[in-house]
Amino acid sequence: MNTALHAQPVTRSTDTTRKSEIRHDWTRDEVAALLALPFPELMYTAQSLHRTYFDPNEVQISTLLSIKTGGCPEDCAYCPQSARHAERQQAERLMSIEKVLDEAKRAKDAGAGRFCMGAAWRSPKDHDLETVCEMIRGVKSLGLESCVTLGMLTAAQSAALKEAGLDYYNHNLDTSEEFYSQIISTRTYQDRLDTLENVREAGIHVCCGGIVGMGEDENDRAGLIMTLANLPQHPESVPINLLIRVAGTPLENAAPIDPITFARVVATARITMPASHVRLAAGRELLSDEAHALVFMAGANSIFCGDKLLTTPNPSEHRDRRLLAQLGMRPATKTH
Ligand code: SAM
Ligand code: DTB
Ligand code: SF4
Repeated sequence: MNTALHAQPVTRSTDTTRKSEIRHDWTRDEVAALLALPFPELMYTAQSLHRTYFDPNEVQISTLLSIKTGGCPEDCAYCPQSARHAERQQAERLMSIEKVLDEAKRAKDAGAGRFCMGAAWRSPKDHDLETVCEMIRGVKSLGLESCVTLGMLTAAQSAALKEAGLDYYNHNLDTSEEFYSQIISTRTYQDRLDTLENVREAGIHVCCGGIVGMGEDENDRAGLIMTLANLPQHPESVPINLLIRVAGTPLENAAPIDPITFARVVATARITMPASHVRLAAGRELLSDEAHALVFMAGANSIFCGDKLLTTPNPSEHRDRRLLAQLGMRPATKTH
């Protein structure tokens, strides 16, 4: 055996495992190069950074509730809640505060640390925002972290949510700036960035990510991650959704994405935003136990638990409990 060879220090162009190296100046080529790394090298880099910032055996658990379902005026091609698609989700009214808090208690009992409420709005009306603020106060009084996703927000609306005690606001960029107009025509990428700025300015933690599998190419995936990683402050939470191809939406026949490509996106998000929680969000029903394990190894450290996302199915509590036990992973207790 050539021992001299074994004694050689390994130099890695991607070895960015020191805490001081949080960057906000990624080029698209750099991100594309990470996405295309040999898989073992990509996993090694992602895992090294993951354990520099987090306990790799912990997973943050959120539960989702749709507090206002369907009838949305926006035309997001992936979304079953748009009123513009042929087969659409039945439009419902804003849920009562009491019902929301019952669901929050149930989520807490099932082990969730954060309760996320979603509304199918382009942006909230001020009188609805007051009701949502009451919901946030109620969720906080149960000892849960709170998160809402309500569409576009003004600075004043963001301040009102902060005042109510909101911890996180979810607002996704969804894809690259170039591909965005093929997915949504009723608002611009800049509209999304403006809301993210309002949320950040109000002092609310940002939850912002995207969707993989909408027909985008590698360059678009690199563009999405580059934009997220070059925000003035990284989103504290980065949900990576695997498209759920819902019948009746324009993307119902989009070509499926394989779990290895998905894991590459998660690993690249982990490397470029090492201190952020990267969430394996929608689409877990499409992933085997082995694919879940791969994505956790790639650096995902957050999931949505509960039988339903907003309108579509999610793995059962039983399956998730069994899987986390099998992997020896445990719920994280605190995120900030
Ligand atoms: N109306 C608000 C908005 O658009 O910001 C909040 C709700 S919206 C449903 C939240 C996010 O869910 C979207 O930005 C998108 O990333 C994700 N999403 C919606 N439908 C999806 C699908 N079919 N598959 C994967 N992710 C989806
Ligand atoms: C996010 O990035 N994904 C969640 C949450 N944030 C709001 C929503 C997923 C929705 C999947 C489709 C549905 O259930 O309607
Ligand atoms: Fe409306 Fe949000 Fe669905 Fe777009 S993603 S149609 S804004 S609920």
